[in-house]
Amino acid sequence: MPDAMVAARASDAARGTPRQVDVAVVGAGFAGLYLLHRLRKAGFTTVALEEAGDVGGTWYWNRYPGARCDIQTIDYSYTFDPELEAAWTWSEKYATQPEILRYLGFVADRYELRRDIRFGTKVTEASWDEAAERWQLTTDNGAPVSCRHYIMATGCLSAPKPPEIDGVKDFKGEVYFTGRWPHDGVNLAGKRVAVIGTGSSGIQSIPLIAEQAAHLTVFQRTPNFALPAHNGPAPSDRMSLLQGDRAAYREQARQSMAGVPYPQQTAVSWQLSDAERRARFEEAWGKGDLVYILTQLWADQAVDVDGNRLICDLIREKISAVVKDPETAAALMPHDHPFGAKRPCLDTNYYATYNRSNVTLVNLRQEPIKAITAGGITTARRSVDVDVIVFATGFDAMTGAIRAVHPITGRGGKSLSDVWAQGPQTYLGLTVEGFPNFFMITGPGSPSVLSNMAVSIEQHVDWVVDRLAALRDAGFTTIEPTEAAQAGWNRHMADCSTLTLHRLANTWYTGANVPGKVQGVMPYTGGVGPYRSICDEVVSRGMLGFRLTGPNVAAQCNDGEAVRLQPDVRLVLNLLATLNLPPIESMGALGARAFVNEFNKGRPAGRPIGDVVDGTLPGTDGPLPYRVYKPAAPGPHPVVVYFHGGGWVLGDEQSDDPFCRDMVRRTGMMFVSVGYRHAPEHRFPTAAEDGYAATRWIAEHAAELGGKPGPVLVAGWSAGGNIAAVTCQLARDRGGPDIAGQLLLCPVTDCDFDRPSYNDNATGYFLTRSLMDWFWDLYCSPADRIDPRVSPLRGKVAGLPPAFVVTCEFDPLRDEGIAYAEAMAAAGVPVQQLKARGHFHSSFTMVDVVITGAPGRVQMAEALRRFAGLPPEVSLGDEHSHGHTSPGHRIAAAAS
Ligand code: NA7
Repeated sequence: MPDAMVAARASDAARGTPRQVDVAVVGAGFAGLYLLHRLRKAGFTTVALEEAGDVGGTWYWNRYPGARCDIQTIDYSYTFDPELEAAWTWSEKYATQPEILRYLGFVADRYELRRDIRFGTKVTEASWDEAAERWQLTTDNGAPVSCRHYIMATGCLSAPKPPEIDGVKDFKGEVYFTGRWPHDGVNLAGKRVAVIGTGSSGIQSIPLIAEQAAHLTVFQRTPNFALPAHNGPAPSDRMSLLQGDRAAYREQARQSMAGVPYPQQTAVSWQLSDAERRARFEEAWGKGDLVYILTQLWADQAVDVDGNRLICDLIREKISAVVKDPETAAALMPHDHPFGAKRPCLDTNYYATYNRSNVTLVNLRQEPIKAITAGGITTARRSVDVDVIVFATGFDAMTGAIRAVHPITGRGGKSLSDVWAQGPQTYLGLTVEGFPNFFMITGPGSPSVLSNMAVSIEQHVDWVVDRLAALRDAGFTTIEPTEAAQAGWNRHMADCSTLTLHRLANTWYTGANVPGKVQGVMPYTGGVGPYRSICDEVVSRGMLGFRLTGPNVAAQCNDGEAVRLQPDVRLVLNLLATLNLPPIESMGALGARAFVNEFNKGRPAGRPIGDVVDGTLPGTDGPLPYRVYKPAAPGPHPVVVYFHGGGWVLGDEQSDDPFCRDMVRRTGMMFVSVGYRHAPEHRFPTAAEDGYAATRWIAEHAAELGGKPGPVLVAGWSAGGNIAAVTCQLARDRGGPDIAGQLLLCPVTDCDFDRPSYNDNATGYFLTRSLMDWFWDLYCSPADRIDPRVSPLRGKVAGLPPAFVVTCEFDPLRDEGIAYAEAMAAAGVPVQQLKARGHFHSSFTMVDVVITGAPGRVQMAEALRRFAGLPPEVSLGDEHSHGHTSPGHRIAAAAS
């Protein structure tokens, strides 16, 4: 609607008498428009309240020179109507703001949406009327609104930040904000212009402003990573994928991590040569596609600081190749955040602009702004006279626009601002406890800004409207999340935030750009596809975590947490479920071994360490194979004797390779993994006796193996944890060797299957009760099962070496591990436990797959170093760490 018509519409409104609708929507951007369309089709009466004079949301306001989307426009489009898709063709790979605004106007016209939009109308207050079960909204223009449901479709980047610099009011020249750019443009020709801010808005506008201005001075606080957009026609490869099978393309986007159909990368950086990495990087650089470069180089690029740093180095090389003045080039190179942790930008001639003689860069890290004066900007080192100041200083992101409606008062008079005083609390990023019938589209706690917004908006709108229709049909009039569900979601959000590097940067994702704002990663970092499946699961599990009420129906509340597993464990288990594998115990021992070998070939190989040496040692009945894993730093190092997992039936001295390598890197100690003999060929007590004999031999030959003579340590996972525990008891009873400590990771400690964890986690978590039954049957006769050499919990536990016992919440073996730890502690053994929430039996050995397992391995490594009398920190000397602590150390430290 043209601006001129707004006033007429507003004056028509019956002031004072609330307009009654089923649903009120705030905002008429991408989200608000689709909401109106869907709500109307679902038979709801609606009104949208929009502050601007027309549709468009962020694209209505952000009219600065160079404003474009930076997700390819074929992906940044509505997909709900194939006819709409057919009716609109984008002219460029990255459409300009005017074209996107035309598109949104076209959509509004096509579905006649403007008739339900009140433009020029800001919601000033919203309060929940408990008796009427309705929201009452007041506005700054026209009648108030009374609605059953209230939906904020206010966008994530729509509340511009105030300038925060003293003296703006004193400035006598022109002042503009990129986020509120004048509709009729700004003539900058021949003027001295200052741009403050080098985020996307600054980086897009600076090259064009430089072309017009007499002189441009850019005030940069934090340099950003920017990549060339290579704008032009939509790339033919993407177009043919889309046109080849539009429905499949769109569906792949919905299931992807970022909302754009790209596959998950599997190659890790350390498996690629320098030349291969460069080739991948150059290809990505040439494509000019943010999502591609953010996801397609190597699997560890977004989850590991070392994998990420390789990209940062390559981008910095590019900057120095373009920018001629070395000091300016250095100032433009980001060093304070991982690539992707802060929103990277797409540019057209950004870096080259600094080669122009009419452009100056001021590095605010070296010379902060002191004040804005009548004539310009004064820093700690200089005064710059300007005619125009452009603030490209960004937004109070994610929560700003929601909190701008103040107060939003929920049940019991609680205000949303108070409830969010310590940061946003939501269930699914969609709803808030205490605020019935209140929804946010792409709110904090949902993928939103870490995704293609178009895909996330459609998912949220569809979910909300489908739910509202279902509630109405079932006779419910209110919906509200429970406290437990919201607390669970916040926990899940925190778990997800260890998956990526976003927490390692001060950005608007974390609230760090707004002085005084509570900090924490606000968007959901677990990915678009996983998020969608969680929302769907909430529905299929009976609106899990929501309380529903209605006048003529019994209230319904299926309370609970949407996700109790760690996010990556959930993905692994879902993937395994889709593979529909036959039970391992149905394969026979040989078949199961072949299967495990094959399965292991698909996992990321462990990281490089100093050296890996295979050999054999004399066992009781002949040679036993072993594999030595050595740190890169010169030895001799303390020796850890390691026993692999596999239920006494599967695996060998190499089968826990990634785990052993990882632990060697983290501990700086030498691991000797023992190839003990297996059932059914060698039944009880062979594995236990082999373990003990091997430990004895290794302790006696530590120096020969390259290790440090003296006490050894033992460690093991699962059945290997069982052997490690038994070895400690045997060593105590048989006069050595000296063992300085034991690391028991999800150990088998007893033959009793009656503990709750065996029932709670009997199926669905990979290690099943039935598989454990099979392992026990192959290894041990019923009569032997109470022997402490297989059920160490039944043996004497006093006088054992200090222990670190790790158990996982979703593991059948959880409770026997805890029982063993408690028994040892009660007997006076120094014991530390790690009860890993949300993890399953294989979490810690799936290195570089279950990323959330890394902090647990940090703790294990610290325990082993403590047992060995070493200081907590390890200093590595291998080619990947460049002498620093390992990535896991740093990530875990940052995470904690
Ligand atoms: P951004 O990305 O938040 O960028 C704002 C820029 O302004 C950034 O460089 C800030 O530095 C800088 N800034 C903010 N406040 C100040 C003050 N007080 N002094 C100096 N410099 C300041 O906003 P954009 O509008 O560019 O982009 C927003 C999103 O829109 C973008 O990410 C895309 O998703 C689309 P800082 O980095 O905080 O040190």
